[in-house]
Amino acid sequence: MIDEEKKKEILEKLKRAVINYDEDGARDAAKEALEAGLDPAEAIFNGLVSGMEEVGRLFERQEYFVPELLMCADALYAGLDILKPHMKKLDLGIKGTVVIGTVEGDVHDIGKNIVKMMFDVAGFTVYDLGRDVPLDRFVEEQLRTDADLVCLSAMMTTTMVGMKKVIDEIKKRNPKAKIMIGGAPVSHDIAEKWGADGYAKDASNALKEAINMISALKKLKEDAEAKAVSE
Ligand code: B12
Repeated sequence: MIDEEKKKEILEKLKRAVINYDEDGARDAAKEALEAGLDPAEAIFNGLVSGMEEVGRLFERQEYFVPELLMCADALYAGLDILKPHMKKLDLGIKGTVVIGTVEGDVHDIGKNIVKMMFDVAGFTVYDLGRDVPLDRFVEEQLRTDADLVCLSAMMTTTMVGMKKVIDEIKKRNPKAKIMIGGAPVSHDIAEKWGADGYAKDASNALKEAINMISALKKLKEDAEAKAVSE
């Protein structure tokens, strides 16, 4: 068991490494976290991600600019590469197939990758389209893979409008597929207004919401199959 003081110290190191765009520092702190027995999920969310939240504030105050943001992202990814393989696998009794990506015009992919990581941990099959994904690609990939769920990420008010187009097109072409949207400018109200089936404010809620949607979808399929057999 790691004691509270040590935990606080390592989380602070992870956070600082991201803020100070220190890739080596992030790697060292990530290794230290694993050696000390800190839960990798806690190290990621309360260390690395928490550091990136502070970076966002520095950007807003115009203390940081795009070059700093890029280097902070590199430091976050350096720590994440070490911690991610050690995330405990979850067996939640249900496995889904998901298409995920950040919409066209938007290169922010940290949040999307963290949501994807939660799906990986839960044993889902994930088709990751990456970032700046042309809107049609989401529709094509859902039809090609027959995925249960399409997850759209957007971090800018200018790019999030693309989500509505994807939702409309998927609902037209395959109304059975579920769609979940997220990212900083997105909200529950927007998701409802645009006809998405789900929204989550962060990665752990994204997994919970996905499980709910996929369970409902599977139940519908089973009921339809049972009805077909009895007829
Ligand atoms: C890092 C960063 C960058 C990096 C991104 C690097 C990368 N590989 O991702 C770089 C330098 C590339 C960048 C560029 C720009 N950025 Co920027 N960036 C950020 C910053 C500081 C942090 C984003 C981040 O990674 N957060 C950490 C992650 C973990 O959190 P998250 O992304 O919110 O994800 C969580 C949830 O949102 C949710 N989630 C995310 N996706 C999804 C999807 C689904 C389906 C679900 C359910 C949930 C979900 O779960 C995630 C995990 O818990 C934000 C500030 C902020 N407050 O968000 C600005 C910010 C997003 N950027 C902004 C801007 C303006 C830009 C630029 C235009 C700047 C410029 N002048 O060039 C460019 C645009 C480039 C482009 N075309 O996309 C603005 C957007 C404003 C707006 N509302 O439109 C922000 C908000 C900063 C600000 N306050 O002005 N940026």
